[in-house]
Amino acid sequence: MRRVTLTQFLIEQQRAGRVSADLRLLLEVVARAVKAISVNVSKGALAGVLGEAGTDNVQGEAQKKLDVIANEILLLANEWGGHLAAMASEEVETVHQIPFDYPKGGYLLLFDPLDGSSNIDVNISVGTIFSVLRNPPGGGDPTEQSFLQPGREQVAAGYAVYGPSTQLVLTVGNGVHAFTLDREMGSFIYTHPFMTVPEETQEFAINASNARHWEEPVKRYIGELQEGKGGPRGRDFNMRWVASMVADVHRVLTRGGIFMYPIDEKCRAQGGKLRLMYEANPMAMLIEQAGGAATTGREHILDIIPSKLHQRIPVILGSKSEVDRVTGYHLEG
Ligand code: AHM
Ligand code: MG
Repeated sequence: MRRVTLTQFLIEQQRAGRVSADLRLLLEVVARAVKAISVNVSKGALAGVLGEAGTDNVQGEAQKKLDVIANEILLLANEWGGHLAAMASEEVETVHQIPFDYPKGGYLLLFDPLDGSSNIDVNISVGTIFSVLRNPPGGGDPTEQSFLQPGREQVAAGYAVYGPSTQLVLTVGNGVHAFTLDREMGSFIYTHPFMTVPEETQEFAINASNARHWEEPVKRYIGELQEGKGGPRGRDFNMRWVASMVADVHRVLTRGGIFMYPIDEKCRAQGGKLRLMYEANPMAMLIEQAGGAATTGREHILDIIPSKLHQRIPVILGSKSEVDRVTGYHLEG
């Protein structure tokens, strides 16, 4: 059987005029970095990479050793290729400029190097999320302002999930495509063309321990799901919560569902729990490209004009009919 690699897929996208040579290089470099992160994640205790790094990130969260390692791998891999104008990472406070001895390109790369890192030490799936924007014309080094573009401007987005297998899930604006890492060969093989989120679902994902802090529309929506067959929805719903956004969204992309981290009284002061630029925007682009929907409960995530690099927002995404319903409850109120 002929196997299509990520490289071949990207070359074909380039030939079809969907990606430029530089964007192809960028995505190949990200995929190479993801392979290195996958190796480190899978060695676990054998490589002494588990546990705390002993430092805090810009958000004041304790960093795990693997947060720091994954961040370093992505920064170093992407500095020298000449395809980037600058980078921004969930783990780094300010814009990461390309060292001046390397050429600069026209793209901006943003990433959450290791999402769900509270799950590392218990050997549960974690992931890397990334987003690609164009550097706005204007000359000079990119500033924070250069990155503050709505998610609709993303030219590519994706994530890697480090689970029983490592998968890279990618969109360049032409559907969602997934690749599975062949560890012996060291290459990503095209295994899931044009992934779609089924419109209907009977599965939801939310951290239900926050229930007492939720707003009314979320309480109403989740309450109706929990009433099951005898309630207004007339059927039973199942709940899953991995607490790794990548793993939860991957399940939604694979078999449908709704994923929610809504605004609540606990996270209201910060604007939400999840990060707009590193988590919400890339996942929203993937979900919309797969036929699903992504809102904050009140507006489309991809339409939000960011106000700062590390901005947090509420996230509701997945099967369209469910996202539309709970968004409708918010807009009624
Ligand atoms: P992180 O980027 O610091 O790992 O935080 C984001 C994670 C998401 O992956 C996940 O959906 C959420 O935080 C879990 O939150 P909670 O611990 O409230 O369940
Ligand atoms: Mg994260």
